[in-house]
Amino acid sequence: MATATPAPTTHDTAARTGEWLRLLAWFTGVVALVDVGFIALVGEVIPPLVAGAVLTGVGIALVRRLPRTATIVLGTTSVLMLVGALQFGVEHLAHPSSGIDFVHAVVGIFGRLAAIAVAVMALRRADGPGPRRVATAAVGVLAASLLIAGVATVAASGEEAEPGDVLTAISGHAFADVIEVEEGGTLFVENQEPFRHTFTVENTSVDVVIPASQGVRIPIDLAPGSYPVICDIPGHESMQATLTVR
Ligand SMILES: [Cu+2]
Repeated sequence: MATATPAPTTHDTAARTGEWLRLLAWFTGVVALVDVGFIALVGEVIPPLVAGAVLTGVGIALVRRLPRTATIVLGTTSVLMLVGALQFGVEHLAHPSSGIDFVHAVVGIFGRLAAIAVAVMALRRADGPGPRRVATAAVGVLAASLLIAGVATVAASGEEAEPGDVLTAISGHAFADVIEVEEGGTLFVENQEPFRHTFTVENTSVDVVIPASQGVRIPIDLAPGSYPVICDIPGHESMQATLTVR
């Protein structure tokens, strides 16, 4: 006698949908908290991240009363924020030794991709691999990224300044006001921040990445004159200075 598998009841489907929605609230909440932590570390308001955190708070507040609306708000916010995270974060994924930027990029990109997938599962009331497995996988990815960043940060060794180098530093998300070097001289740029920066002299071959909390020697092979210096990391447009070669 064949035994029939009982069809899922409405109750099962509702419970499963509720689990997906709870997971969505967790994912989006953690990603928003990481953004808020990042803002606190940078010490500068980053409007798109604040807007994303506020929308996420609104979505989470709606979870119990209006579950479907909450799913749409959290899912849509995740899509919009992912577009920004891709623009600003992809480059950081290649530089785990600047740990804060790296982990922020991992969470911003993969956390939101996961949140979008979970929102779709919630809307479709899908069976899929199960919310718990997805949650476990997400915790695994986060733990791995923290481990990679930690190891890379400890293993990274910056350069030391040598006698005759002109010392300059990056602090407070800014270059020094005055950067002057003799023709043929070498700059030693010390990055005093927990974020990655570049020392980029526009329209020249001088374009050097300076990992978080490290120093780099930069030979300046430029003719005497004044040159605009920028940091070319997206979001760091306020970092500008003038290099004078004497
Ligand atoms: Cu920068």
